[in-house]
Parts: sequence; structure tokens; C-alpha cells
Amino acid sequence: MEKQNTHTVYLGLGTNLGDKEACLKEAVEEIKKRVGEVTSLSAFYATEPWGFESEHSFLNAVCRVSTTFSPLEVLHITQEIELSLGRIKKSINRQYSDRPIDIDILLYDDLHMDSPELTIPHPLMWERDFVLVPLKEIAPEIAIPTNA
Ligand code: PH2
Ligand code: MG
Ligand code: MG
Repeated sequence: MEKQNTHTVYLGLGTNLGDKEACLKEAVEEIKKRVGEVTSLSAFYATEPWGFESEHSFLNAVCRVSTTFSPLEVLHITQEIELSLGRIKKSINRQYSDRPIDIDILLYDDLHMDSPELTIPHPLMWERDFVLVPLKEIAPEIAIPTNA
């Protein structure tokens, strides 16, 4: 069979409800089963809520995945994983709320795309230490754009 093209995607994971460590581990297991091989996973970082107020602190991580799926396919699969792990509300217009799991596509190869459904690179990633610190741990070669 012809080998399908594989792509490198970085996913940001975050949770601030329930058993956060179990949630992140479960999300990574589902990503392995449904998105592709997880070739790197950062440590889990305890972080304060960014961009909204909450009494619940976060646990964040970043993983690198080798996938044959397109960006929109990855989006839809990760949204299904969020739902299966109990995510009910989606953030709209940066109105954030507590959540058992959030999986965000940060980077997909060198792709830049901007559609109503999905923007890559993630438009806020360069402002967020809860993304940049774990990303730097697993991919120190990725440079932060100076005009981001
Ligand atoms: N996610 C947000 C908004 N704020 N803060 C932290 N610490 N971690 C997150 O994952 C996070 C956030 C939107 O998805
Ligand atoms: Mg998010
Ligand atoms: Mg999200």
C-alpha cells in the first residue's frame, strides 16, 4: 500500500476541572488511538487561569503528534475527544470557562491557515506561557515570531 503523507502537529492540552492529571493522561491516550503517534509529550504544568477569573487552577501540557489527517480532520477528532471527556461548553469570543479538557491545535507542519473554523498557528499561542513553556520543553528549536 502507498505510504500516506504524515504531518507533524503540536497540540496544546489544558484542564481545570476534576482529576486533572487523569484527564490529561486520558486525552493523550485518545490522541494516540485516534489522531496518530504521540512522538513527544511535555511535563504537566500547573498554571493560573489566563484571560479569565476562576478558583480552579489549570494543568497544561503540549504534545507532538505524527498524523495522516488534515487540519480540519484533526480539529473534528479532537473536538470529539473533548466531548467524550465531558467538555460541554466551547469558548466563544474569548469568553473562557472552566473545563475538564481543552485540546487546541497549535501548529501543523509549516502551515498557515485562517478559516472561520480554524486558524493555524493558534492565534494566541505566542502570548501564552502555559503554551510556550511546555512547547519549549519538547521543541526548543521552534522560534517565537517577533511580529506575533
Ligand atoms: N485556556 C484558555 C484560557 N485560559 N489558562 C490556563 N492557565 N490554561 C489554559 O489552558 C487556558 C487558560 C482557553 O482555552
Ligand atoms: Mg484553548
Ligand atoms: Mg479549544
